[in-house]
This record gives sequence, C-alpha cells and structure tokens, in this order.
Amino acid sequence: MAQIVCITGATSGIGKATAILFAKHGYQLILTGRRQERLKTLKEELEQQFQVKVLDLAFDIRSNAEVEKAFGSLKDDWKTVDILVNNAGLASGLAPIHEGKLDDWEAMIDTNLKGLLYVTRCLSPGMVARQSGHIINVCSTAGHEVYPNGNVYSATKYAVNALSRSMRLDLYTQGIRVSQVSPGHVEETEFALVRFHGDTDKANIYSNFTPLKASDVAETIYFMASRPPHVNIQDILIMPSQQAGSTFIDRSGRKF
Ligand code: NDP
Ligand code: 8X3
Repeated sequence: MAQIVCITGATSGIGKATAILFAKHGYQLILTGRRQERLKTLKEELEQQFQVKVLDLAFDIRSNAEVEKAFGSLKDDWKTVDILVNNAGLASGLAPIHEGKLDDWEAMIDTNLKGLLYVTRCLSPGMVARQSGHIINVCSTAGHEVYPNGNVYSATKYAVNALSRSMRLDLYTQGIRVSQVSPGHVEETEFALVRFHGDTDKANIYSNFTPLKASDVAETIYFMASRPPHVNIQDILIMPSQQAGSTFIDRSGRKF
C-alpha cells in the first residue's frame, strides 16, 4: 500500500509544490488548507495525472476544534499517516515592535506555532503506537537569525526550530524521524502577498534577484522523506545563491 503523507497548507506555494512532488512519487495524500475550492481542484488534478488517492481536508489550523474534527473524521484507510509535513504558515506585516499590530501577531502565533502543535498532537500518537513515522517541519532562515521588523514572525520560526529539536528528543526512541527545512526567500508562493496584506507593490520583493522556487523546497522535503529509515536529516538551511543571510541579498538583478 502507498505511504500516506499529510501536507498542511497545500493550497499554494511550498505546500502545493510538495503535494505535486509526492503525488508524482505515488504517495497517498492528505491535503489541508482553508480554501476548499483550491483543495478540490488540486485533488482532482493529482488524482487524474498521477493515479493517486487524495483526501482534501479544509479547516482553519488556528482552531484546535477544527483540527481535531478533521483528523477525528478519518476513515480507517486514511488513519495511518506515515509522513506529516507541517508547512502551513504565514508572515503578517513587517513593522517595528512598537508599531506592530496585535491581529498580525496573533495570526502568526496561532498559525505558525499553535496550529503546528495542534496537528502534531493529533497525528503523532498514531505514529508512536505504530513505532513509525516522519514529521517534517517547515521553518525558515528567520528561525535561525533575526532581521529588522521581522520580530514576531522570527519568534514563531525560532519556536518551530526549538520544537523540531525537542520533538526529535521526544520521538527518536519511538521509531519516528523529525526533520526541518529552513528556506530563505522563496517565490512561486503567496508569502509576500500575504505578509503585505495583498499590496502587490510592497509584495514585489523578488524582481531584482533570483529567489528559490517552491519546487526547490519541495525537492528538499522529498529528499529528507526518501532517505533510508536509518537516516534522520535534522535540518536543511537552504537559500538562493544570491542570498547569504536574512539581510544579505544581492539585488543587482535576476542572475539565474
Ligand atoms: P503561501 O502563502 O503560498 O502558503 C501558505 C499556506 O499555508 C497556504 O496553503 C495557506 O492555505 C496555509 N495557511 C495559512 N494560514 C492558514 C490557516 N489559518 N489554516 C490553514 N492553513 C493555513 O506561502 P509559502 O508556501 O511560502 O509558505 C509555506 C511555509 O513556508 C510557511 O510556514 C512559511 O512561513 C514558510 N516559509 C516561506 C518562505 C518564503 O519565502 N516563501 C521562506 C521560508 C519559510 P489557506 O490560505 O488556503 O488556508
Ligand atoms: C520567509 C523568509 O526572510 O521573509 O521565512 O523571513 S523571510
């Protein structure tokens, strides 16, 4: 039977690219996000193109009640999730700490941190019972270094980094792998548009250098997931060639 991978935040960007790649490799997929129509369209496309089974679960990851309802409703043939990719997340706003908006802070903390915890709490007991599984968290360069105005987004990604490391300590004796990918700037996502609340001018941050593509991060996730069982990749920090840190970006043009 095909392995089951659950990817949160599969309606766009890195999550969608990861879904496509795992489908290409024949995995059974549970795809989540709030935008139900997008999930349905992606499900139909992947089922048709790759002859794989796809289950679409539309819910808001910020609500533990919705998370528990969605995963509590899984039929037997969907219950044994082998790989969980905790990808859903966002940056909301880019402001100094004294001007930050509470709604932005709460959206980031509730999604990037609490949402990741809710889903992990739902799916990890099954992995422990089966003594098998792999959790892959999508962190960021922002989980390794801070930058001006990135304050709360960075704080949530530092928390993801801490959780990846502590989950690993909790689960390594249970036959469960825990990995993390930490990307720099990634285009073919809605990340910048979401960060700047739909302002396309402000979100135009990729035109003067060549960032990573969502598919580059998807390939990294797939690489970690497809290592032999005795190999646990702890973290892959991946940046565009024109980026050498959160605040070091060669913006002299798209070189690649
Ligand atoms: P996108 O905005 O393209 O994708 C974000 C995904 O998260 C969407 O599918 C969205 O689905 C989902 N999501 C957001 N909020 C919620 C919610 N409340 N409930 C359920 N799902 C939610 O951005 P990316 O692909 O770039 O982001 C994916 C991850 O990668 C994030 O964790 C981000 O922090 C991280 N990252 C991104 C980088 C970049 O430069 N793009 C760099 C480093 C890390 P929907 O809106 O349908 O709910
Ligand atoms: C996304 C990359 O630099 O905007 O995590 O924080 S950054």
